[in-house]
Amino acid sequence: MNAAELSAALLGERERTLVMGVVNVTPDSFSDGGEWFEQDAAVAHGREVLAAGADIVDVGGESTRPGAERPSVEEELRRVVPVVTALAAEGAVISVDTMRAAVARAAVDAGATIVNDVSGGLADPGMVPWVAADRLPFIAMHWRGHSTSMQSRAHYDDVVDDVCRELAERRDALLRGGIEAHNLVLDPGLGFAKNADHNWALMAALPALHDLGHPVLLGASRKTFLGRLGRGADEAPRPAAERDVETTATSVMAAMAGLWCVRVHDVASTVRALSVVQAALDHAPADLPDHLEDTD
Ligand code: PMM
Repeated sequence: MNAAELSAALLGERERTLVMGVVNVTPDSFSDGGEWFEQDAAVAHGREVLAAGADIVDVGGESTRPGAERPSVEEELRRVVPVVTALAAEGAVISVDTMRAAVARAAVDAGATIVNDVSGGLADPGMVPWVAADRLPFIAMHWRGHSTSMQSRAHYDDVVDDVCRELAERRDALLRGGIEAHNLVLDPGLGFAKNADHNWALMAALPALHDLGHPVLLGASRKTFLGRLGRGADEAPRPAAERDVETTATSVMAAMAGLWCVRVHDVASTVRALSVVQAALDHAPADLPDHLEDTD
């Protein structure tokens, strides 16, 4: 199977929760402090992510940390394309984490086979027509605006209802725009225009996301709401690199809820934790909850 066939097969995967490993090629990503900014280091990190058992490597060149300024298109291309090229040459299934059609297109030319757009196609009007024409798998996240202003948009009547309704509207628009239903993945967008209480409410309602009718990806890894656990209100959150135990717990919750994929920085801990969930599910009685039944 080539990478495109493999990513199509992964889209249909329902037997276990997949693991997407993050490779951020940014100087200011909140989660790894720019540790992987140099492209060689990013490629080496991508290899580690694959060796640790990631099903998909997510390569991104724009930090979406709250308040982050956007890089130019040229700079984003410079960061992303060589890393995608190098990892694709090794047979990896690669998603490109970008809101720009030009970057997505260059990354796909370089070997990426999935587009992960945190804006769900809202940031760049060129994105959806092109993804639809190329019949690519598309991950659409719940999004209310760019990082510079998103925290001022963190207002909801009922965050679970509101996020599900807005995601359903986005889903409908994307399908109308020509993206094929079997190629569409949805994501509640933890941390994007959401405070810690909003994120926890969504974590508590993960099974409700199945009602959207599409595979669901969860990106909780190393986010600040996890770093605040066990810290006083006046204390700084735990540093991003020290949030992997909490991240792993979110991955287990996602797998128990039957989600399609988790996007994580520390792949090894999540792969091991998900093997625990899988072993238990393999021994479960036949009358599984609906979301764990074979849907084919
Ligand atoms: N979070 C970040 C970046 N890309 N993509 C999806 N689909 N879902 C997410 O939650 C998500 C994402 C921000 O996290 P990072 O800077 O640690 O990569």
